[in-house]
Amino acid sequence: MLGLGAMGTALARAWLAAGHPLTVWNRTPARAAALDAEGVRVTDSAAKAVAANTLVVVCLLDDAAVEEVLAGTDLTGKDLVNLTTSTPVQARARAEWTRERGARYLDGGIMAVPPMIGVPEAGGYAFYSGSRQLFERHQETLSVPTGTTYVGEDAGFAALHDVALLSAMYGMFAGAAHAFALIRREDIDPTSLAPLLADWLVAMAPAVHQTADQLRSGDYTTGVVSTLAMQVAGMPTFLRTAEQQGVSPELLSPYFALMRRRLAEGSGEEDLTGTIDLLLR
Ligand code: FVH
Repeated sequence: MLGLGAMGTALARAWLAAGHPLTVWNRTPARAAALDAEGVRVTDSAAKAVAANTLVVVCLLDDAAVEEVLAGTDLTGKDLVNLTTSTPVQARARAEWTRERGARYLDGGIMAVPPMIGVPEAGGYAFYSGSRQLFERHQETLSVPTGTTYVGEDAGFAALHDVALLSAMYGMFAGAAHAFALIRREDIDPTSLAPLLADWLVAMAPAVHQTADQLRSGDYTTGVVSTLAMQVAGMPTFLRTAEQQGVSPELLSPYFALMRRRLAEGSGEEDLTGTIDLLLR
């Protein structure tokens, strides 16, 4: 295991707790000290850690760190699992780079934060893509720290799924930030809004299934409950409320602009699915 940041340490501890023999390396040796005391074998170079086992897991800050750390190692015959967050293009290039060095490659994107690692009931998991054979060979080991979801032979797909889900998460956080800002200067306890907000977001989340069905069929009017025309007509209420509450509309405005553009194309009987096509450049 190369990399003992917050995530790498959590992964290492989960494998250690499950009785897996583990050799670790970290650029800053102090971060390995606690694991050393817990019985993990600590090496003073990445090359020695790589030499210790066939399965090599890396969890570093970014792809540049992966390049730097693996440069001085012999990967011949190794099974490299890269849990570093990357772009799909970086993941595909890393898969090719690994093949050129005589190793097999599996890319991973972790959908969990460190406290969720080693806690199955927390619901975390990691996307994997690349060599299916490699995934199947190590699935049992990879399932120890968190769940596993294999998304295809294309090495870039784990990263793509990872970034897609995290991007949706930022949209959700942006919406919640606007909601909290609206009540911020009122005599409303944010802790009373929070459960209402969470329940509402959960209630609305299944709408993504209809979006997916519409995208697949190409008919964006199927099953529409709240038309785009109705929603655009309601926009002034949202913008006026923001203004009255002294809140910048900067988080809402970009999405509203897409909705208006789609309506101007004559798509008033759709719901929001058409905005996706406007995003494609
Ligand atoms: N923590 C989280 O919430 C997220 C959850 C989802 C997945 N991410 C990704 O996991 C990767 C590692 O994240 P992390 O939380 O472990 O990050 P840090 O605690 O900042 O540790 C970074 C490790 O990377 C090492 N490192 C950085 N640059 C280099 C380099 N040039 N050469 C060698 N090692 C490098 C760093 O070493 P050090 O600073 O201790 O010496 C840490 O081991 C990441 O892709 C997340 O996006 C986590």
